[in-house]
Amino acid sequence: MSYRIPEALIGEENAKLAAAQAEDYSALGHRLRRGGVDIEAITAKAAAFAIAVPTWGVGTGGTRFARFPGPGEPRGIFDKLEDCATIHQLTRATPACSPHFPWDKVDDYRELIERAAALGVGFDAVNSNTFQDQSGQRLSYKFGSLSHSQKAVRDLAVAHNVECIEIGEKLGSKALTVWIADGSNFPGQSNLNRVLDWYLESMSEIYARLPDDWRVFLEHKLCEPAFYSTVISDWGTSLMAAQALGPKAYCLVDLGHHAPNVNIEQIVARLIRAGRLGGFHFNDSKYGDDDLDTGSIDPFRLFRVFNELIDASARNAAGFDPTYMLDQSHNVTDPIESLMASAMETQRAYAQALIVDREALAGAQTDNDVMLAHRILKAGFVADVSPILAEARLRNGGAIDPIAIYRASNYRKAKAKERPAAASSSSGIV
Ligand code: RM4
Ligand code: MN
Ligand code: MN
Repeated sequence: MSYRIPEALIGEENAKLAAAQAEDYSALGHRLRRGGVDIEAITAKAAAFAIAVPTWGVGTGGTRFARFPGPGEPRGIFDKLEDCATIHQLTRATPACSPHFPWDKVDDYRELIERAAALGVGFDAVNSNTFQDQSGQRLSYKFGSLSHSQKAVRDLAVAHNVECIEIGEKLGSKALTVWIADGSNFPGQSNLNRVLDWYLESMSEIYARLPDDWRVFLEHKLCEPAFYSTVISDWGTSLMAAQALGPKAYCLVDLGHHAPNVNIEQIVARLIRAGRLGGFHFNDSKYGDDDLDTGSIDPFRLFRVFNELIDASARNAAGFDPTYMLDQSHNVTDPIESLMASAMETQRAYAQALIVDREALAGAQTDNDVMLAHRILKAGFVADVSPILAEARLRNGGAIDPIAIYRASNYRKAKAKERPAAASSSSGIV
């Protein structure tokens, strides 16, 4: 039997912090009430908040220089599920994990579903991978996949995405996320227009295979690994493609996939307006697709994104139903700690955005009272909603302080014994 954090330990550790938590929660409740905010309403929403964990995130990541594996790394999808379940056990904010194929391929998906159910986690969007060749692959993706100049390679990439849908159907997923690495490194290498035609042709074949209640998420990325041009480079191209494909196609915003300094929250607002915001890959960055922990560099930006989301849900924007997922690479921390912290940071931005007085904000905007409008918005960001998040976890059976309990449990040590280091591991983004 593999090690799981005992519920009794969570109870004991929570008991040590319970009095301080009750005090902080009550003090915050009084403070918020003065501003006309009912803390219970915010706590209920925070408790219902869910964000998916990427299966590839629980392994140690790497850069193009090196990867430094940590102890007790998951050796395959069954181990990854355990780690994802532990993140959910303590944070109560990550009920589903998002698998990546072929990395997470197994022979028996019934076994996978049963294991996940026993661990108390489900499956979110499935992700296809045509950005690397699999061993023994007949044709190469070196010069592209869905937009490759040769039809045989495009067909192979289409077939892989269809297979992902079929696996996802078995797992109970309702969406396919497609990110392609296709692009060029040299001016003249490819025809910037023709590659988009080929992409759309391939994507429409995949789209035709989507079950009725599924969505497909198109993920754009400015650069990397292609450094001169990328086929789905930005939200404009992504939106054009989604609109060309049909109503089940949506745009996915990965926070790290934009030019430096770009106004991501405005992109989010535009996509909502077009009714095509499918969801997010949350992470943080300073330079590019750094895949750093969500909220570790620019929590204000994260808050501003959530401000747009709350604005949209407050006015019941048509077609607004985004899914949330983390997409990060953990090179120097324990991935479980990073993912727990990141899930909580996302939930924090959500709760902060809920606190903003939207009526007052609209009034200040109408009056062109710039300073007041800014201060109303900022009041949400500067509010310390930690007691709300802790209360939401506590009421859901989680940990007041997930990282402290994780450390007290020696989970990693136990896994290091159970999972002897493999010579080569497919974990992480290498
Ligand atoms: C990409 C992109 C995709 C992810 C891969 C591993 O940069 O963010 O979502 O699947 O990395
Ligand atoms: Mn991503
Ligand atoms: Mn990325």
